[in-house]
Amino acid sequence: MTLTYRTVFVSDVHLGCRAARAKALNRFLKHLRCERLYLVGDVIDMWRLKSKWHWPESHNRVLRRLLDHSKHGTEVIFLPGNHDEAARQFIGAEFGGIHVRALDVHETLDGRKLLVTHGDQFDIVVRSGRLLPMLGAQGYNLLLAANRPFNAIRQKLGLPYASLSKRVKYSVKRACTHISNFEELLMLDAHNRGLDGVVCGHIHHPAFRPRSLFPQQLVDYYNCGDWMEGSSALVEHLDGRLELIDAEAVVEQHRAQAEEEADEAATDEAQPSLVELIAYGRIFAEAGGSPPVADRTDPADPVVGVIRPATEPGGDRPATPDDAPNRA
Ligand SMILES: [Mn+2]
Repeated sequence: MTLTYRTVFVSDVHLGCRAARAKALNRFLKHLRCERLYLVGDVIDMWRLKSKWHWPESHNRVLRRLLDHSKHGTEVIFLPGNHDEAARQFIGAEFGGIHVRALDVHETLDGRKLLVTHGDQFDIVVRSGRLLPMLGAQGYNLLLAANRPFNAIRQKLGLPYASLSKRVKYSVKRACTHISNFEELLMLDAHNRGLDGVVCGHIHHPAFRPRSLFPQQLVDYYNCGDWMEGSSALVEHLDGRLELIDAEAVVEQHRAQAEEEADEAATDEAQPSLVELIAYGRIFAEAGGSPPVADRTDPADPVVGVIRPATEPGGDRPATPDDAPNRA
């Protein structure tokens, strides 16, 4: 089973974090074949490694597989992000065939030029409340419920009413504005460079927004998402078509399909061939008859097929309550 693409973009794996979904990424990389593989930043979380080392074998395997891809002819390009900014001192260098660049321009098969970069340089509000949008509706409802006891205490302390949820809602709104600012700035930059779109990561918010679907945008906007909560990747198919995939789901789907095909092939083998069937018929013909038919009970016996009343062994009369063992 092989997943074949022209180009693959992956970002925000955060190896070194417990939440990094290295095993899922390994499965994807194992079946992947592509001409060019972009690592769009925050592949290794060096911030996290400074405070708490978490580096299981599966994280090593991701790095080994990336090097393998490069060894087997895939052009691997690494664009460091803010969490692996230590790698930025190696911009322009090459390690095991992996090229380190600050940004790159990728040209799709159909001639669209895309700016590829992690994107943190466009994050002006420095990492403010990335958690807030993740809180989502459920967190918001929880806060609504907490409002009452919160204000009961405030009242007892002689403090005026304050809305917890309103405060958070305001922050969420600001965080959302922040995301849209980030996207706008990136698109503006790509536009100013005379490019047709941008591929980035950083905000852990997968997005597939070509101008063909969003004509109000200056250029195409694609975000690779992340491998902590998700398993998304932007792929360019062999015909130049772009798609945002859930890589884990795609691997699973292909695995199930391959399994089914293998199963079908095995069943085909188990079926007797026409030659075998003819030979089988000939054996019976030579034996002077037709294949054996199930033996029928004498049709003269009128009782055949009739259910008789239950009888005790040894006697023909139907069982009566007297036959029950004495339980007294
Ligand atoms: Mn980042």
